Amino acid sequence: MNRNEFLKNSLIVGAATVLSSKSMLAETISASEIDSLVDSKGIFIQKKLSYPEDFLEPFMDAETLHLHYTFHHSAAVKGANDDMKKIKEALEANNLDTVDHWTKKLSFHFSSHFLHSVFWTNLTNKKSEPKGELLKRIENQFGSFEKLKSYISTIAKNIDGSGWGILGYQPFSDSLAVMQIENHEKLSHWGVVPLLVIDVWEHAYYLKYRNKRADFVSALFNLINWDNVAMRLDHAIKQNR
Ligand code: MN3
Repeated sequence: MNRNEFLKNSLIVGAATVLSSKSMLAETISASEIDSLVDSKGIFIQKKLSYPEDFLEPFMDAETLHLHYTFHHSAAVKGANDDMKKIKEALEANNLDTVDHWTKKLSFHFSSHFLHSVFWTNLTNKKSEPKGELLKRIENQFGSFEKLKSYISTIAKNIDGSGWGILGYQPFSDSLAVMQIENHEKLSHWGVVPLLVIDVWEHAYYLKYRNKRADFVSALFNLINWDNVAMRLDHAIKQNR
């Protein structure tokens, strides 16, 4: 949801006094927790982390988190804004010689910004497990939580080069989808809303886990905030109605 939609929805919620307090609460949580990727002018912005950099120790060390958020994620935000500027300049100058280059770059940078924004909120310092609707859907579709965990761990560990393991929601089929993304944007399924994203670029783990990506992915299951994943599923289902 962009900021305009967010504001519009907030106004609708504010006016809808017939809504139960439970629905109002759910909307408030969604509105404040779902990612703000752009400001009111459409400029890409990096939201502040909701926790200190040492919050995810020992499984994710503070130095890795600092470098990852401050340099890797922010470079993607800057890159996406620069790409947009270049495309705009090319259109204004009526010179389209370079637009294919900047359009590809924008896909790369924006996808990185988007996935990192989701990634930070998917993590917490307390081990949790899926419950409620999310657990029900996982069990129906994959057999059990353990099976989903094995599935998503395996594809994340086995990505060729840099990429992401993703659990998403597919609105057209009202079902969960697992994707193995290369870089930030390749192999995605159109329309899938990411619920849980696992960054397996080397910058996400190399200081602490060295070449042992599999150990990092396994350790990450101590940090996954399944309540955030469930909140995202709830939001995606509502948007689909
Ligand atoms: Mn990363």
